[in-house]
Amino acid sequence: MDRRRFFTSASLGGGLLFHPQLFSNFSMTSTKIQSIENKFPLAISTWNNIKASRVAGESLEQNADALTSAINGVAVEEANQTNRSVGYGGAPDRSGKVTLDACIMDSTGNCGSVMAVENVVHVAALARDVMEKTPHVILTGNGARKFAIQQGYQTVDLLTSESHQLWLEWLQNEQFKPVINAGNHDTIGMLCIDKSNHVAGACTTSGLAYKMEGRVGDSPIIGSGLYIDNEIGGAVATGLGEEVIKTVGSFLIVELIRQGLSPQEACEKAIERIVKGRKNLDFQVAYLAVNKKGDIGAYSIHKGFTYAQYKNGQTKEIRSDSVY
Ligand code: SD4
Repeated sequence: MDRRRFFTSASLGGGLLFHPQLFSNFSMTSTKIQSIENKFPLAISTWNNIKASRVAGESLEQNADALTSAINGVAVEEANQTNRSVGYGGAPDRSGKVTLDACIMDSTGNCGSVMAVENVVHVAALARDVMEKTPHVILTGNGARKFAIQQGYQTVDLLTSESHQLWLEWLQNEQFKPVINAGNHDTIGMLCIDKSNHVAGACTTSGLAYKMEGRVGDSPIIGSGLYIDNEIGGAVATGLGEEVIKTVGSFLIVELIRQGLSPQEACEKAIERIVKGRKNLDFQVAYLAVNKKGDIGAYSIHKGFTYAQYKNGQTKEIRSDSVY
């Protein structure tokens, strides 16, 4: 097991697209953050999504609640056309369609989810709208898209020319080999603890590149890709969604923390549940978790998983431990 850690600082940036209310509780004008030696607010996100964690952290510093801040943070990657696993520019399915999955969960235990949505960039914000403005928890496909249009979201072709080109190249061999860790820039799961010590989270993805049409992974499934219990903490998952779903990974981690494990121990147990007795481990799964005190855990099957942490005005990339 390797226990190396490394740190990278980065600065704020990145434009957000297409959702007028995204920053309703958050002013972008003041970026000066006072560094207070405190655990809260805290924002952590999967992979090296430094900008996203910084945006979430600054949102929290300006007194936005944990859910608003998590959604503001992940919106950075949803709009980032170079991230091939999230939002605009995400890799398409085998038929060439980009379909997005997302869910959010707040500190009161409410949640919302959208699955297989086309043409909408900010699907985590859309998942919040499902929670707040409909009697339902989940909307899928065309229904989710129509709801987004009703709510004033702009529609856009999510397939960029780069993603289109890569898909055309993929079609020449048509092999499905989920590659996770590609460029260390994957599905973003974000956990935030605000100044009132409330926990919330968001998870958003374009899913596995060249998935079957109609396939949905763990990311929009409450309990699998994300779970929050405001008395305990929260967890998010990234990696091969099929394996996360089978073990209801994020819920498992929060329940293990409830039973007294640290977030690190809980993430390790959840990974152990996947790898135990398995011969073929040519896939990646990684978890990130936090408890109410702000202790963080991260663990993956293979090395390469990192997370981005915002705390005390600083954003760092931190390498997770792994089984291999
Ligand atoms: C999925 N869990 O759709 C997502 C993919 C992912 O980093 O996390 N990629 O299975």
